[in-house]
Formats: sequence, structure tokens, C-alpha cells
Amino acid sequence: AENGCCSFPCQNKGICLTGKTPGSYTCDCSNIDFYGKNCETPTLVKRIKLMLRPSSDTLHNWLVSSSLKWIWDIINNVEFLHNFLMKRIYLLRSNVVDSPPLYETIHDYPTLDATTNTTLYARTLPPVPLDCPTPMGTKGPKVLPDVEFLAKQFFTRTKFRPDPMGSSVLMAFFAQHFTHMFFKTDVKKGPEFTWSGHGVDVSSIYGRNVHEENLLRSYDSGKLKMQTINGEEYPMFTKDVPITMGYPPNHPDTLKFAMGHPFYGLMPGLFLYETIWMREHNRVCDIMKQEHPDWDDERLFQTGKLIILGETIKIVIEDYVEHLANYNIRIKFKPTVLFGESFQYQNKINAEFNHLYHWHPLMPDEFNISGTIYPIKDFIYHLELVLKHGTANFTDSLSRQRAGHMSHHNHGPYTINVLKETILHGRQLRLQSLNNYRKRFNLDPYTSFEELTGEKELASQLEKLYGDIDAVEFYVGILMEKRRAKNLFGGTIVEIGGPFSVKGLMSNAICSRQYWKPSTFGGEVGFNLIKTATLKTLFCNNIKGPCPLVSLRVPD
Ligand code: MNH
Repeated sequence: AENGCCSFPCQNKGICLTGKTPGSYTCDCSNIDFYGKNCETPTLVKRIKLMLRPSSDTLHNWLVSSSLKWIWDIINNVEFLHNFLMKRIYLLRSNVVDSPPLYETIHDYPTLDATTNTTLYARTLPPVPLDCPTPMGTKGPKVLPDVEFLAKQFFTRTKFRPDPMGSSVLMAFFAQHFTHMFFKTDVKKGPEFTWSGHGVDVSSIYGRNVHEENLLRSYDSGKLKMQTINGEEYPMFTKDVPITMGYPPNHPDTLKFAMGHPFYGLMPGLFLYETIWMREHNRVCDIMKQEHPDWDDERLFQTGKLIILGETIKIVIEDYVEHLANYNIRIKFKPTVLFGESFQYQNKINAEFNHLYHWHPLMPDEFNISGTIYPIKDFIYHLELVLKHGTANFTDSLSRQRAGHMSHHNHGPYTINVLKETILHGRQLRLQSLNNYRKRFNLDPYTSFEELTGEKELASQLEKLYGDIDAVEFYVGILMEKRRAKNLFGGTIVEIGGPFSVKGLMSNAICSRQYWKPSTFGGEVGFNLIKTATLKTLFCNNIKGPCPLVSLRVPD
């Protein structure tokens, strides 16, 4: 007889334990407001709460509806209403994430490592048990579809499909630059392992450890070392600042820039963000030095780093998440609304969050920089393009070009292998099905392939391969899912990614009541740098001459 937990009998976050006789199981329904053999029955109070709770799609429709816009306009302008709703959104989202986490990537059951071992990703659902009839438990084929076939059939781009929301390539590089700060798989050891600091730690700017940070510093007035090229400030070369970076063999020394993350040499867009953030650090240090002429290099550096961290979170929430969510309520960074709430200021990066953030379809096949078309092969590793066109033109051009739609049939030749790797990693980690993840994140499981894709053709092709909607793999399902109204993505990315994102941003130490005050950031001036930071001012304060277009959405 098979493992009784293979059919995932326990509902509502109940935990399955195999019993003494083969095929038997018990569900642990402790502390979840459900009871019964499979934790299927809600307590009376929970039943009422569930009846009153709008579905995730209903809530989404309220948040994006044009006809309700006038109500949101009022809420946006009445501070106590807006504060109350921001608090509800922060808590509603982050409470979906287990904190501390229960599982990590190398055991099938709860371990202490889940919370203490930082070299492992956390994970939200345990793996499919090894001794199950099928890779997805009891449903679907005995052998999952061939990844080469999946890539060809569903994911290879034939014609570029732009993001329907008009996201810019500047948005795509923002996503990549920001998330590589904490999605750091230790590829030599395998998809279970990470060298992440498990949160927004600005290691992308200051390097992965104190050794690299020391190399990047100038030890003068708190600033980072930079060099002038074509009249603009840029990061140093690795020959001067010996940080290990992932450049190809025989790459010219004058293109090997030293940056906080070893992969940022890959793309001129990443190099652009890195350059701007480093300039911003030095600008902040100048301001702090004016405020505190008595401070030494060390204190200016450390305070500058705290301010850069604050600006990062502010810009991520108010420009980037605001763009991705596209809600009628203005999404704001207001750490104070969580003071006094039960909220854990700790975070661990989950493997599932990393998987769903593989947004390679955003990348176009060519880049239009000031009218010159660079095919992607002439763009990758060609950091000299930023020097040549200058940061103003480069920013302007990336703001005017559409990113791709994060969906099926939209992986270009340079990322299709990453897609295959991602699916294989998901299998190695034995990630549960898309539908099990939907249930875990309070979404209704899909009941048919057509409901998943929103059309018939792809649905029937997928059905031939997987047989059962409950057997569709997590990442495959995410890319095949129909788009939500007024959004870049399907509902699953938003409803799973949103909680991890809010949790990761708001649980940062600087959002806690002991940190979140002027004195942490060198006084009111430093605190205000954080509270007024925007993506536009980040670029414009650090680019000489007229301000370019700085936009996560391409203008009409
Ligand atoms: Mn990208 C990982 C190439 C753009 C998000 N990306 C990887 C890997 C490669 C890669 C190679 C490593 C795969 C592996 O061995 O597991 N990525 C690219 C290329 C482009 C690119 C060539 C542009 C062209 N990537 C993007 C963009 C995003 C993104 C845009 C947007 C968010 N990529 C990721 C994430 C990972 C990743 C997330 C996982 C990182 C990790 O776990 O270490």
C-alpha cells in the first residue's frame, strides 16, 4: 500500500503524518480553526469569517475596478482610512506566510533548520513524498512531460508578445536587479541551497560579505570607490577592486566592472541600476557629512547604507509594487501602521517565491538605445553601451521600450534554457502541484484546464500531457495561467508572490519601532531622504543634465 499522505488528504493547512499501518494517515489540525479527519470542518467562528470573506478574485476586482475608483480616491486622501487599509493589506498578505517557516529544502518534514539554517531556502509546502504512485502524488502521469517538449510546445517565443500593461524594459531590469539581492541559488550545490541573506539587505550594492564591502569602499567620507569615464561616475574595474565577478573568459579588463553581485556584469540594464545606486550612496554621504561634520568615514558609510536600504524599500513599494499591483488604492510604505500589531520582523526566502519570480519572458529580443537596435547577443555583457550612450540616454531608452508579457510562448533564445532548468529544479525539489499551492494561498483550485488557461487550444494540449488538472506543475501552471483583469500576470503569481513580497519588505529591521526614527538615519534630513525617495528622483539626482524619462510603464 502506498504512503497515505500521497493524496494530500489534509485540508486547510492541516499536516499529514503517516500512520502505523500501510496506507494510513492522520491529519494534525492543531491551531488552524478546522477539525475533522481531514481538517475539513471549520469551527463556528471560522465558518462565519469565511462566509464574510470576499474571494481573492472579488477583492482584486474591487481594487482595480474603474467604477469604484471614486471611493478609492477618497480613501487615498483621508489619512486615517488609508492607514487602516494599508495595515489590513500588510497583515492580510504577510499572515499567509509562515513566519518562522516550518520546512526547508532538504527534508520532507519540519526541522529546526527551516528557521536557523540560512544556507537552505525555506519552503511553504513540504515536497511530494518520494514513495508516491506519481511525481505529483496520486494524480497525473507516472513520468512528467519531457522538458524539451514543454519548452518547444508552450514556451519558446515565435513572435515577441509585449506586456499588455505596457511595462517598460526599465521595469524588467528593476525586477532583476532588486530580486537578485535575495534570490541567490548556490548552483554548485543545487537548487536546495542558497547564499542569500534572506531579505532586503542591499548586499546587491555593498557586496556579499564584509570583505567585498571593504573592497568597494573608498574610506573617505563614507563613500564607495568610483571612477570617471566620459565625464560620468561608474563602478571600478575588477583589476582595481578585486571582486569575483561572472565575466566570460578573455573579457576585456575595461569591461570588467566590480559590483555588489557577481552576475550584474551580464546586462547593461543591471549595470545602469548598480551605477545609479552607487552614485546615490555617495550623494547621501555628502548630505550626511554636511549634517554631521564630526562624523568619521565609518559612521557616514554605515548611516548611508541604512538610508540606501530605506530608499530601496520605499521605491520598491511605492514605484515598483505600485506598478505591478495596479490597484486603485495607492500602495504606500508606512511602517508605523504595524507598530503594536503581532508581526514578526524576520524573514526567510522561500524556494517557491524564487520559482515564481523567474520572469524571463519580460526580456525582449533586441534593445533600442537612442535609435540604434542592439540584438540581445550584442547587448549581453556589453556594458560599454551604457558608457557610450550615457546614463541619461540609456535610462530614457529603457523607459520607452516595452517589456515582454510574462506568459507562455514568450521565452527568447537566451532564456529558454533557464526555463528548462527551472522546471527541472522544481521536479528535483518535488514541488507540489499548482493546485495544492493555490489552496495553500487561499485560492480555489482550478477544476479544468480551460479554467486555468482561459482558452481551449492550449488547455487541450496541456490536458493530453498532464491528464489531470491537479497534476499540473507549479511553474508550468504559472506560465500557462490566464491573465487577471488589469494586471501583468495570472492570479497565482500575485496571490503567492504578494504575501512573500510584503512580508520580505515590511519585516525588514528598519521597519521596526526601534529603528524607524530619524536618529537611525542621521536625523530628520536622512529620514526625509527615505520618506521622499522615488524612482524618478533616484535617477534624476544622479544624472547630470536634463532629467531623462524614468518610467516603469512606456508612455502612450
Ligand atoms: Mn534570470 C536566474 C539568465 C533576466 C529572474 N537567470 C537566472 C540564471 C540565468 C539567468 C542563467 C541561472 C539559472 C540557473 O542556473 O538556475 N536572466 C538571465 C538572462 C536574462 C535574465 C540571460 C536576460 C536576458 N532574470 C531576468 C529577469 C528576471 C530574472 C528580467 C526578472 C525578475 N533569473 C531570475 C531569477 C533567477 C534567475 C529570480 C533565480 C536566481 C537564483 O536563484 O539565484
